[in-house]
Amino acid sequence: MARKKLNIGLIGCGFMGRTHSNAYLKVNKFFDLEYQPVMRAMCDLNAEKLKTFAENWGWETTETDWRALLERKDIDAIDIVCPNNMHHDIAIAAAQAGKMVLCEKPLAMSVGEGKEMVDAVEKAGVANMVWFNYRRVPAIALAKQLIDEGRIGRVFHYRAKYLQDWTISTDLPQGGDALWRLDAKVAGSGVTGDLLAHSIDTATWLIGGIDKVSAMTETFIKERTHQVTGKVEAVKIDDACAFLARFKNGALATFESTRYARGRKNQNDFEINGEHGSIYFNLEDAHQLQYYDNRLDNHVHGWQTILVTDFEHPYMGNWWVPGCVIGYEHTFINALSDFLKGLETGEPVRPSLRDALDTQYVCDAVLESAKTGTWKTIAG
Ligand code: SOE
Repeated sequence: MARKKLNIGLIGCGFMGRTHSNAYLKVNKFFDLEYQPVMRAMCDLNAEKLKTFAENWGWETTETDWRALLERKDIDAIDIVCPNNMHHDIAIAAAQAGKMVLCEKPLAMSVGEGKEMVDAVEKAGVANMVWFNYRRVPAIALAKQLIDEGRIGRVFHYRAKYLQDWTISTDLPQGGDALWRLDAKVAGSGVTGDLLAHSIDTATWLIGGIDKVSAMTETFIKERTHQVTGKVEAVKIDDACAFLARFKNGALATFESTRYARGRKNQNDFEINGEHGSIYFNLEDAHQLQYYDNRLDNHVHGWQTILVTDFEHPYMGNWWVPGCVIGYEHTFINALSDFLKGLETGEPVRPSLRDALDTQYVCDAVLESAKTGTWKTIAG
């Protein structure tokens, strides 16, 4: 089949640059789509790293200046995978140049930036998406299906955790390659923007919007050497954050995130308790969804573990045979397939930049609440 070519310019060759490159390579192998991404140009400031990266992944050309990339007529879509403080300028310039905009999470450094980005893509009328990839975990998409089918009924509670342990050492520097997530000037915030943004996106997708939050944050290690300046500098990000939330539908929630949970590498989990049942998911067992159905007869009540690998399960019809699991990298391929399907059907993919702005509002309110010690109603 002759597919429509979609020329991609990807900016940023870090960890996420790899997940996205892999998605561009694989998506048409597994999904039957009208569009075919072409890995036209790869961009990064570091020319040496860029060359190796582009050769390894098969990017046709390279640019070290993102503005030069945006000027190119042979690029249809810009994929922003560089540190958070660059999202705003690139997204706006890309939209103004008429390019589609795909952007890594969190959307921006602040709501103010995010609003300008949303205005730019909406004014330009370009297709856009933020890569909240966990929506594309088949088990999480199945949770969404079960909730939409009314299987757990009215939701009373939502409980989310996102735990890691990679920043506990006092010797770990901040800033520069790989460690920019610890530098507030580049990342905007710590676990709130990096990890809780995922939990908030998932929660609001599953059960609806958040009304108000009350939060606390902590920075356990107050100073770290900065890789770029070589000086010991104050750490301004939140190492840990916990917040209470009331959803607009009346559900009560707790969210917790830290990079100081020894032994927890990427534990992204949630439990939802509803009138007729409950659901539990843990990314460390990503192929499973736990489901409790209270409408069964009393003598067979109990949590069931659904192995989410059947053809009927979200996305799984495009992968292997039942019983064969998929992994982290597939969530990006699934997301890209949804983006391309959106171009084909004209039904815009979600989460759009506007959807991600809703999450940004919650993140900003969480940080403000922690600073002031007060409940904050979500603006927007
Ligand atoms: C941080 O360690 C990180 O890489 C996040 O930035 C990603 O969004 C998350 O999915 C995995 O952890």
